[in-house]
Amino acid sequence: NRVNAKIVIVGCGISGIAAAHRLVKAGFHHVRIVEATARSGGRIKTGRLGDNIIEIGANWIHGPSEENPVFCLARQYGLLDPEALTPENQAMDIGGHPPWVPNVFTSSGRKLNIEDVAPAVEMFAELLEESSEFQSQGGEPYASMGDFIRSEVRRQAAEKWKDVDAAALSTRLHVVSNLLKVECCVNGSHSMDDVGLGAFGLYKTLPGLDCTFPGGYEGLIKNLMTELPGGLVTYNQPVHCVHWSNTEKRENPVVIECEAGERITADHVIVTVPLGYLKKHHSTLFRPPLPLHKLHSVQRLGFGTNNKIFVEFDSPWWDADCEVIYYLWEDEDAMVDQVPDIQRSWIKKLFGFTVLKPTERYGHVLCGWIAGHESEYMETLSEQEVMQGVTQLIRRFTGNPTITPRRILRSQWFHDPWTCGSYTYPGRGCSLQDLENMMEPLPTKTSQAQVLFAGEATHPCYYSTVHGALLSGWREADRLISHYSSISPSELPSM
Ligand code: 6YU
Repeated sequence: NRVNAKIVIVGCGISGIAAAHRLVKAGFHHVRIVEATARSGGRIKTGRLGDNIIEIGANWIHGPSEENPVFCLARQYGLLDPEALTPENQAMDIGGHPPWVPNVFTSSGRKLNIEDVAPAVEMFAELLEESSEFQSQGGEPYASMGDFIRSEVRRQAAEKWKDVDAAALSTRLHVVSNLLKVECCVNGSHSMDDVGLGAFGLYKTLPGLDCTFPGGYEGLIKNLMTELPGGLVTYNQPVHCVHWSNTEKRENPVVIECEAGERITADHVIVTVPLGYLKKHHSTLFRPPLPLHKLHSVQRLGFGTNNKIFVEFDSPWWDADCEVIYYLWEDEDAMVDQVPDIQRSWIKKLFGFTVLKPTERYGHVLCGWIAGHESEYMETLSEQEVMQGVTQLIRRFTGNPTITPRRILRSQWFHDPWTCGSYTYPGRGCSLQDLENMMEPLPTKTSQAQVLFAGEATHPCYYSTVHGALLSGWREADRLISHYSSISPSELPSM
């Protein structure tokens, strides 16, 4: 019976915690989480910059409304601002792109009016919307999102913008370059040329205006952890190899070998390691190795890097109502989202900053966003060098040579050995089948799930999010719960 089933969960991020929660509540007595690091939360990681709370990992609840379990839990634990709880907030349908008030600067130090950028912003938004439809049509007229957007902008501009003067047209193309870089951050990809067109529409948004946790996202983790029995998690215990069996072997079919040498026997293991880790270590992590169809999906799905650079100032140099700052490079007519010389010009990949609000809570703090290989290179620089790059950029774009940040802090997700990047995106040629392969338990084609897979990369439509990760943990717990509800007594694990 379920009381005696031994279940090991690899990874104490939100998906691992969610799985443990569900199993313990359902009466499983032998549930254990094995975590590589000294903390719970994984990519939910709250830090400090001076006196300010900042999010090094997940930032928002995407689509905070009744259908979002992260929203429901956060509300239950009293972790949200009253504003986020209002019906108006929950009903807003923003399609994944919050309507932030922008300030737009150019590389020659000009501040643009909204009217100068609006036509390109609108065209870009329409193309994103349209791209979601290719999934249901079952055909891909372009190899990637990048190809699709560039080709369509060129085609539509020749028609709709043919009477626009050369300078204004250039500005619009600079806007497209900037928005491609924004999308690289949203998707966590190096370039939009790496993101599949057909699969882009797999991602589903929920209603609700994205909100943050005033006391930090980790409040969610802390609350969930206090509801688990003490001692359930073993920290600083990286798993080296999961030994499973290709057959329906009954007694403790799984052995989890830790790096420190400990071997844990179990009936089931739920693997929640990030896709980036899986890509890098799959060949040593599983004995026997992953079946080929699963391995190919691990390889086809994308896992890139999106990093944040928090910068604090003594006083603001942006408008009081400004929520996001965009930088347009005036040499980027070609709608580019990649920097040719990364070592010299990595900073060109930073699309701009979001403004931490409200000011009374955060002071004057901006969050810079940078994706891709440029972001991975940024991680190798000293904090001093990053600060220098950011200061030069801001001075150039504002035309104000006196602006000086007080301090900075950046994330380094690519070099985090247990994450190896930020989150999942559908690569070129990906389909729903790849996400389904990701969540398929081992061995395949038998009723006995020895190795189960959870984590954001295994959710068919909410990949790359906290709610996707949470739901995937519940899903795998439910798989085991229903397994033990349906099997006959002779099939139960031995005592
Ligand atoms: C969200 C947001 N957000 C920004 C940044 C990042 C992410 N996400 P975990 O990694 O948490 O846990 C695994 C554990 O396993 C971990 O503790 C490891 O140490 C451990 N482990 C690894 N190897 C091990 C081993 N060998 N042995 C033992 N243990 C091992 N999500 O909802 N809102 O604002 C953001 C953001 C910089 C890095 C995010 C956001 C993603 C979430 O953080 C992430 O999905 C979950 O926390 C993952 O939980 P988990 O349990 O799966 O893994 C339109 C359209 C397009 C499509 N995309 C749009 C969506 C936008 C995505 N947004 C992200 C944006 C930000 C800003």
